[in-house]
Amino acid sequence: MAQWQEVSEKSKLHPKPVGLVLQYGTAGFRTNADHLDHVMFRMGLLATLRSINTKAIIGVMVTASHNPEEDNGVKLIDPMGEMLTPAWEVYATQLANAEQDHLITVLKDLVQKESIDLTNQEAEVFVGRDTRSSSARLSDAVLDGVTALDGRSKDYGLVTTPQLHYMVCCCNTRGGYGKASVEGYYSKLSQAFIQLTKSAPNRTDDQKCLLVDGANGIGALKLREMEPYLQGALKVSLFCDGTGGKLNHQCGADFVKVQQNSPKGINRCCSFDGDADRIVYYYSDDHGRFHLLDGDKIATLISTFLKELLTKAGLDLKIAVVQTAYANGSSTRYLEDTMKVIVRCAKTGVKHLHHVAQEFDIGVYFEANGHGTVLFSKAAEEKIQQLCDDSEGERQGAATLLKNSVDLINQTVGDAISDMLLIEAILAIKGMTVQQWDAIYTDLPNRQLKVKVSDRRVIDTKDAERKTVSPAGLQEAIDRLVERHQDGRSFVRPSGTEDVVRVYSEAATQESADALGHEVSLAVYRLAGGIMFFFCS
Ligand code: G16
Repeated sequence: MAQWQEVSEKSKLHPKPVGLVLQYGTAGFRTNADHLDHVMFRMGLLATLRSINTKAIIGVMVTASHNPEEDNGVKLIDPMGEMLTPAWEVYATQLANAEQDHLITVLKDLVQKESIDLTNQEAEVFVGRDTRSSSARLSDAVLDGVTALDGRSKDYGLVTTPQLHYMVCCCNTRGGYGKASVEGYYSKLSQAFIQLTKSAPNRTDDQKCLLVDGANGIGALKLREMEPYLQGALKVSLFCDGTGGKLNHQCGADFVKVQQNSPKGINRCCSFDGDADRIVYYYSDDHGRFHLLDGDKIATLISTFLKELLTKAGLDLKIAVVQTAYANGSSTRYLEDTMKVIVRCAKTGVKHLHHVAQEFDIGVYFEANGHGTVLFSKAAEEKIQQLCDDSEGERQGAATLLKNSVDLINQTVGDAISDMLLIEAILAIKGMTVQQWDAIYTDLPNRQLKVKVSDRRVIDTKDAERKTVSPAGLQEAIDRLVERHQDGRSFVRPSGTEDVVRVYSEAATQESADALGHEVSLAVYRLAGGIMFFFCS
């Protein structure tokens, strides 16, 4: 077939380094940008085939999110704006790792397995990229891959990851989810925010102002673009806005969450990550002590708000919160025991949480690192709309707030901008300060560490990553160490975005959490082929 000839010729412009093997990680491929040209070309091919296969637009976002500037990566977006289905992750890995002279064989195999008919088929791929210096050339490689298979492409250029998810969903729902442009995104979210905050008419100027750390990345650019649409309903002071510092360097959501430290000594503030799909809040108290409000606190605030509205509206909808093993033990206890909501634990990676959240009428999902959103089932959205139309008084007021919340939330994926606006609206409506929000429950002291081992795949886990299966003896060692610490809990897992094993520990005191983390790291080092130990993550 002439197409295979074309692919074969073009792929020579994006040669694969012989012997290089990359794993499809937590959110796609991610490594040093110098090793990714062939992967990007091939993901252009894959996205085109997926588009033919699903008869829908597919998205490809070039970003390494929270990783350092030197890295890059790719996130693939399925028709409804969700992450690529796991079955295709396998094809993606096979394609990325096929040696040059096997590429066509692997492609033909995929086409046959999925019964893809390549004759007269239409394919369309949306491409976006973050602000990394390598992202422009890597997104050109993606576009080359799409063209090689005769696919059509639309290059959105610089966008946040959630914005690209939104575009894909809008187009595939023929505008049902919104207008597929950045202006459409800004208008939809801003209008919903303005409507929501109308029910908090007495907001002071202080309450309307928010400090935002843009991680020196794309989120800063896009938030600045969005500001006029907010018509003064939120006044953003941006720092780490990309004009000086390095991407994610001593700033951004991952730095703040893991180091539990603010880039500056400041009051109510939030940090985005490198592609603006995560957010954490924080403040310093009168004694200069840093307080973090992470994904767990965000999930608690949002689910409390939604649950209260459901009660006021008299709507019987099943609401649940989905977390990962990283969720602070106090948050899980508070949600289950005090709030009486269903809590589920999923494996790390928003793709896993997203699917669990879809099982409920309203699924609030957040990773502790600030990555998350809320999903409403179609039936739930319809009931909310019906109540807006048919009821009156307090019930209608609550239903309208629910409806505006639905519009403000980016249901395709966690979105720092959308999450920030929702949190600001909730704080305003509830007349709550960030300190009062923080006081809902007290986090157990915790620590995250990293251990470098010769091959992190030796670590296998079960029970949503809360237990290790291999190497032999590691789980028993962790169990013995945990027993020595009051309220102790610890688990280890191989990272899917960095070449490290992550160690999490929590306990009744910070000293105890730190000691437990170090002890477990040593056990990993000893039993899993350790090379290096990072005392501070
Ligand atoms: C990605 C995923 C997140 C995950 C994070 C860390 O985030 O989308 O779901 O929590 O990686 O994963 P790991 O611990 O496996 O390295 P991002 O923001 O970097 O795309």
